[in-house]
Amino acid sequence: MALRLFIGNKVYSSWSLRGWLAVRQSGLPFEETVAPLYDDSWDARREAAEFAPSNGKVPILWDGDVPVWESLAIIDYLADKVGADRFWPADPAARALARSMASEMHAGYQALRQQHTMNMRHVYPPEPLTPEVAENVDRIVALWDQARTRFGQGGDYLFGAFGAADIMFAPVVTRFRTYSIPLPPAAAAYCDAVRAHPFMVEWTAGADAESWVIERFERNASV
Ligand SMILES: N[C@@H](CCC(=O)N[C@@H](CS)C(=O)NCC(=O)O)C(=O)O
Repeated sequence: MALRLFIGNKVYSSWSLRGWLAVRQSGLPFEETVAPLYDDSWDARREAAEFAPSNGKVPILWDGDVPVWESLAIIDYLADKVGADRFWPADPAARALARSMASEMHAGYQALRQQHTMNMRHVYPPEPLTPEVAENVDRIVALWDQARTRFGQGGDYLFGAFGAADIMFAPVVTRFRTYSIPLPPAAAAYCDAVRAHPFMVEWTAGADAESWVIERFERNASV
């Protein structure tokens, strides 16, 4: 039976993007269901059996009757299924850095995540960053630089080939574009590579086809 993945809107749902990229990276067949966040049916829908294990959050992956949620857990579940090398670099030192970066992304950068929510539909003119967001951006750029310099020789991604660390940072790449956040050349080149990846091109096309608008995720929202 194919995997079933439940995600939110492709325009707005950053965690869904991670879960979806993970399943695409696994190479396994899957059925995708988009549950539009915060629409009139949301409260009822998030209480449905499909969403119970994650307490109503997306992404959630079902492998038969086995549910997996939390984007990093989805990556690890799929890595167990298809082989870790598809997600994590083989070299132990590179793998240690990739895992640390992915975990830091999963748990951190609250200011960037809250003040610059994912919105794939727009490119806004630049505005001054708060000190907290500027600190997040500097940290991310420094980590990207470290990964690319030490372990990125084999390709355009953080550890050469596209993998779990890139998946975890992919929504940040879209935010840097949406909010016109200035980046040094190496980070900008990495962002270009992520945006050009076939999976990201596919997700972006899906986002372009959506018409839902969630006011709270629009920059000049009055809420
Ligand atoms: N830590 C979770 C975050 C999941 C999450 O917060 N998803 C958001 C959408 S991007 C959600 O489901 N929000 C709806 C809600 O909380 O009601 C992960 O890694 O997947």
